[in-house]
Amino acid sequence: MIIDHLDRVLALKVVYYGPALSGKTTSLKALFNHFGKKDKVFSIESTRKRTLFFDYGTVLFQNELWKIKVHIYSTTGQDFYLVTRPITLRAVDGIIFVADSRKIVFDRNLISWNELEKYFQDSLLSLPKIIAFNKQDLPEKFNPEVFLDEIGYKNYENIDTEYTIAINSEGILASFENILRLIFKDYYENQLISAIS
Ligand SMILES: Nc1nc2c(ncn2[C@@H]2O[C@H](COP(=O)(O)OP(=O)(O)OP(=O)(O)O)[C@@H](O)[C@H]2O)c(=O)[nH]1
Ligand SMILES: [Mg+2]
Repeated sequence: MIIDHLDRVLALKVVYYGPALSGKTTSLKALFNHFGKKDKVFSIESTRKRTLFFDYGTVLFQNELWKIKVHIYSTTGQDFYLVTRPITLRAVDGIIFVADSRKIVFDRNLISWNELEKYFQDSLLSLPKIIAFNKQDLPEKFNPEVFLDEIGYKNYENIDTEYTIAINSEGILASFENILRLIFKDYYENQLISAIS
């Protein structure tokens, strides 16, 4: 988070992360579509619509006092471009982990989560994050509770879950609002601690 007191601008970074083809780009685009900024998403993708590096866009919110500028990225799920993922994750304030809820790809979600853990190590415990169980419209889904048990959900702070259908925007705004809520909650709690000490 970058706080520019002079111009009263707060800059945040949110990243959609998850396994290949889980719906990260679709989620990001659905969000921008909601804000009427569909054409403002910058994507680096292959001719087959796979993300090569990332998708990126910004959303600006404003009240009388402050502007909040949210920089939003999606990573590529393709392992061939694995090296790009840590770059996209740098200085992130919140993660929306887009899980692919199909039973046949259950393990891919675990591998992707483990990669996040490896990258952030202990700081993942408190980093604000939402697990969005996407593709809820499809049959043959795994039980989300099993996934949450596997990753040790209960050990994490600043975490929540959502159910999404990115192709028709269901749950997309709720997930975004929820990650902002966790980021600000975390921020205020930390501010309080530093004010006391
Ligand atoms: N049925 C269904 N399909 C979805 C949903 N969300 C995404 N898809 C489809 O899943 C495929 C992959 O979606 P993307 O958004 O490109 O996935 P991604 O995670 O960005 O993929 P990479 O960037 O290549 O890792 C596309 O064909 C989407 O239309 C959903 O909620 N339901
Ligand atoms: Mg993508």
